[in-house]
Amino acid sequence: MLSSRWLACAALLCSPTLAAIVVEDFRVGWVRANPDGKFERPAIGVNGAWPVPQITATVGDRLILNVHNDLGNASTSLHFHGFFQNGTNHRDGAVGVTQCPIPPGESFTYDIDFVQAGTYWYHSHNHGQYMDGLRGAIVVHDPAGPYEGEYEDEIVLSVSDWYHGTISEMLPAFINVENPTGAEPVPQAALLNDTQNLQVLVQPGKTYLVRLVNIGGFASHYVWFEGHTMLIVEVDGVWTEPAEASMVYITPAQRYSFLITTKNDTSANFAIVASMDEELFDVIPDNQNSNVTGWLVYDDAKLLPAAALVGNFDDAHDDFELVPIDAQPLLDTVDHSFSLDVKMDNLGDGANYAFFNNKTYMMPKVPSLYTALTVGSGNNTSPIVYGSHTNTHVLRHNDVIELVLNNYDDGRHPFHLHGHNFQVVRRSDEDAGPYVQAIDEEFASATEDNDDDDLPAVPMRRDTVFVEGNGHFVIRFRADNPGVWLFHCHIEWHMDQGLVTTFIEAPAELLAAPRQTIPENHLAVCRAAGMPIAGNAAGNTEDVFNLKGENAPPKLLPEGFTAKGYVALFFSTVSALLGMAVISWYGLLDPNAKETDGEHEPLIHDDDE
Ligand SMILES: *[C@@H]1O[C@H](CO)[C@@H](O)[C@H](O)[C@H]1NC(C)=O
Ligand SMILES: *[C@@H]1O[C@H](CO)[C@@H](O)[C@H](O)[C@H]1NC(C)=O
Ligand SMILES: *[C@@H]1O[C@H](CO)[C@@H](O)[C@H](O)[C@H]1NC(C)=O
Ligand SMILES: *[C@@H]1O[C@H](CO)[C@@H](O)[C@H](O)[C@H]1NC(C)=O
Ligand SMILES: *[C@@H]1O[C@H](CO)[C@@H](O)[C@H](O)[C@H]1NC(C)=O
Ligand SMILES: *[C@@H]1O[C@H](CO)[C@@H](O)[C@H](O)[C@H]1NC(C)=O
Ligand SMILES: *[C@@H]1O[C@H](CO)[C@@H](O)[C@H](O)[C@H]1NC(C)=O
Ligand SMILES: [Cu+2]
Repeated sequence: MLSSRWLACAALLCSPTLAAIVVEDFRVGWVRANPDGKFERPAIGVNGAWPVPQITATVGDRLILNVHNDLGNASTSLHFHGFFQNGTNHRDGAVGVTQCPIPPGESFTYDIDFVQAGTYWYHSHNHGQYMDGLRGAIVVHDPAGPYEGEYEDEIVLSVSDWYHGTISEMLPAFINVENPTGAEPVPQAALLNDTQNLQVLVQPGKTYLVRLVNIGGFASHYVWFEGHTMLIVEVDGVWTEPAEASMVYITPAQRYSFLITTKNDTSANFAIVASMDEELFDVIPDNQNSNVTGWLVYDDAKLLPAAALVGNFDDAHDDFELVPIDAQPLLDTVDHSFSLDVKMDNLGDGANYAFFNNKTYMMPKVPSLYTALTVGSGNNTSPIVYGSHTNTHVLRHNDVIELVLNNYDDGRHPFHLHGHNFQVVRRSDEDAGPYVQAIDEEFASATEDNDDDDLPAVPMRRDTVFVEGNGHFVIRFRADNPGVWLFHCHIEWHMDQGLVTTFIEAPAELLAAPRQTIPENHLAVCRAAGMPIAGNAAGNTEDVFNLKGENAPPKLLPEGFTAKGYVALFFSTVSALLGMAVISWYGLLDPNAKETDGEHEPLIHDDDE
């Protein structure tokens, strides 16, 4: 069993110079689970069990993971979140980007070198599937880490949201003409380590390193330990200067490690609380409890106290303040700056979609990495070959990239970049207008003298960061990892609505020696899935600039329909007679009718009318 052998490594039986190579089989299949004690449902387990195993390793270890798809009725994949996969882009696990989906009955090998220490996680990267349970924590120890010796033991804790429905039931109802506002399904429960009433046995007078991972698909959580202070030391695999916190805010896909020192006596036990941020929940059902409680148990003969109610969440730590311990300075000479505008809107099938710069993502027919490797040098540097609906940005090797993300939606969204972590140089609940103007002027004046005085000298770095509703953030990173990397919202519902962009990083270098080759068993799953492995986004190998037949989103709403008017119309008609509803649906498109070429800009309306 993976965990037992690797836990032995955790106890430092594996010296850093004697790296372990572990070969494991993950048989991915349906099992039954009832983690909130209220409803048993099918969940995706590994080797017949759910929760899925935690992966524990030491820097220098290597895991050869053979994934077998035993689901019978769904394809799958695994992404190792936060790992840069430098030189091994094809192991990044993103379906349609770096691999084909693994069809039922097929196998696929991931081969992971653990070069980064810290707290990570793995999950299916295939159509919201990980919310069915295929997600678990990864811990990579570093015997030379900066906090080694400052704690005696560690505690790994996941938080997540949990639904009673499966994705295959919920997704079609979510992206649907009958849900024109795009209201996301609200989770039925919150879980701490995939359960409720978790008891964490602790000893008095000890310091623990707590590794917290949000493996959920929608809800962010506020997390606190009653009577104990957290000393944050890691975010998303980046060690930080110690920062005190009484409460943290953790979005899906984020991680925190913090030190907790226990009391000197065992006279009481203390509640651990995770409380889902309800801001994004459109409707909160009556029987829904957004909180989950566990306990730091000093003495199991004593009471497990109910969690005290907290009046507000103002004490949640602001991650923007964190300072990486490696003191990597601000990337102050930007080579390429661009913005991504986030918007949610309806398309012609009446359903609600998500857009970056007016484009909603559609998966290409050929995984973008395979396109990059097969259309030829010179051609793979053109964004066109990757398709009209992949939101492709081509990045030049080693450029310092600045991304300004403007959120024109009123909810928070957590954005994740594959293949990197990034400096978070600005975050605000206001519009980025003045900042963008300053950038334009700076480029116009063509000087190297950046006006970065108000940016942090050593910015916080992580791989997943949230933007405030109607706010913006600015992130920077160096394009030093040739490959195809997604940048997307980590709310699975929004990803499925198309809030995804593709970065084609250093495509020329990707073809240069040592050229990445795709293992035969990766190509075999494409053949089994009936997917092409070469050519442009449409699978055209003859004329890579011809995208005829590419996957495309539904057309725009018909002329004269505004989203707001459409939504009002919808609600007035659902309350009216069915016959009348049919009349007002006149003008909507057949949801199955896909457009194959032409312009796809959604209507952007003046919502104030
Ligand atoms: C696949 O099987 C699971 C478990 O039986 C079931 O819950 C799920 O709805 C099925 N999915 C589809 C798409 O039929
Ligand atoms: C949480 O679950 C993981 C994986 O199953 C396990 O390794 C860990 O010990 C659990 N944590 C606690 C505090 O029980
Ligand atoms: C526990 O005892 C030690 C040694 O007496 C003391 O330094 C420390 O402050 C105490 N810790 C707490 C949480 O009371
Ligand atoms: C969940 O916890 C929050 C914070 O303490 C509290 O405001 C809310 O009332 C709790 N909800 C329930 C259902 O107990
Ligand atoms: C999106 O469309 C609107 C309305 O057509 C336009 O004003 C805006 O500039 C577009 N945004 C981008 C980034 O193209
Ligand atoms: C990837 O590897 C190259 C070559 O060693 C290195 O220069 C670069 O910084 C690495 N990038 C990342 C994101 O690890
Ligand atoms: C680039 O694409 C064109 C059109 O498909 C093709 O003729 C040419 O051979 C390609 N270049 C390379 C280097 O493969
Ligand atoms: Cu989102």
